[in-house]
Amino acid sequence: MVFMEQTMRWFGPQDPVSLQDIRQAGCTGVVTALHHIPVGDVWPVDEIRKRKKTIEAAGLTWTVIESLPVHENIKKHTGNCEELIENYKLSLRNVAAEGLKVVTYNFMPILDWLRTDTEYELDDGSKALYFERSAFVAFDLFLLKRPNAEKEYSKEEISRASSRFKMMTDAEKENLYRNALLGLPGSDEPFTADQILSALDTYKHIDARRLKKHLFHFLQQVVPVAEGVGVKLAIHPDDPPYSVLGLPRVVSTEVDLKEIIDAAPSPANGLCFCTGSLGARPSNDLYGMMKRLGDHIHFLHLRNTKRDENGNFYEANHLEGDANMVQIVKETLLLMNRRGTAIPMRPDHGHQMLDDLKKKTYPGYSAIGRLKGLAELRGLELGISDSLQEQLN
Ligand code: CS2
Ligand code: MN
Repeated sequence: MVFMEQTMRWFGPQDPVSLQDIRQAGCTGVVTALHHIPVGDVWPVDEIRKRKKTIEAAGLTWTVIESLPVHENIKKHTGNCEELIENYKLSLRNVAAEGLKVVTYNFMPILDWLRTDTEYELDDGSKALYFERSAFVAFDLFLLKRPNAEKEYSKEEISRASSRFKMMTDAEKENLYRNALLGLPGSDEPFTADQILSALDTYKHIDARRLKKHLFHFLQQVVPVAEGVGVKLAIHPDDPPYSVLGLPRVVSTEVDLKEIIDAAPSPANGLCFCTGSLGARPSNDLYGMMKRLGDHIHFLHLRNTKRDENGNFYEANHLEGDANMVQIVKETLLLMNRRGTAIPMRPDHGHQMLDDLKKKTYPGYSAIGRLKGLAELRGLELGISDSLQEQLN
């Protein structure tokens, strides 16, 4: 029986969660990136080797790169785009030379994931990440004051957002502002409103169709190189999986994923199947997507969200929420055993809880909540594997 390879994300030597913590959580693998290399630069072999050695010295394996980020000029297909694509190819060759096999990236313009509250208190006192639609619309209209933003929302949405805004204290407004401009995972530098507004302006003429073309161009260049050096690319879906702040997002649905795969057919052109990101869109049939696109899944982020009818969602316990984690883990086992390969998995985010409530960690990446998620997923997998045994023999 083939099992998932258990991993956790590590933000590097300055991460308050240590490699030993990750090992004690039961992981064999680590997911990390060279966050200190500026986006667009080539990852040098010696830096990759150094990081790999640090991880191996702790008794772990560097299983997945997350992320090898794609420069904005590639997403916009502008300026030194072709040179940046050549750099990306070289980074792929370099990581392959050091024995790395899976590379995650995303194609979300400017931002990565977006939430309105990173300390949403659940009724047991633990804290989760939360996306509240009205607060987000209020941020866009009344704090960021994005030009013409009101054209993208319905009258009802605008009126809900303005009542919500009127109810907020100054501290709440400040918090919302900070959370929405948080910056990229693993970064301590929030965006400023001016930075975001001028970055948004550079996407004025780029709609979803065009952004998709840019993604396909990128893939047609890099996928053959990845295939040649034995690296699997795994694109991370948009989070949340729809347009935000007027920006196009093109990695949100099953149709998107299928088109991405078809744009550069190769086993190296694959997916990071993030159930939390994809699951925030009610029409995404996670289980069906796994069945239909499973051969291209090279990395799994297992996480759950709980949505409501107003477009709000919070990150639920890993086995609760709207996604049926039992079905997902079962399908993963069938998939891996059919393919005869283990797929690396990490519990994507966890609640801030117990001792971690006193600590400062990267939002979503405190140790204990992820440990809990991982332990539950591991138990679930073992239980299901037992009942599948006969079917698979
Ligand atoms: C991650 C993503 O922190 C997270 O939620 O799942 O931000 C992911 O690392 C990137 O989008 C992948 O490029
Ligand atoms: Mn994810």
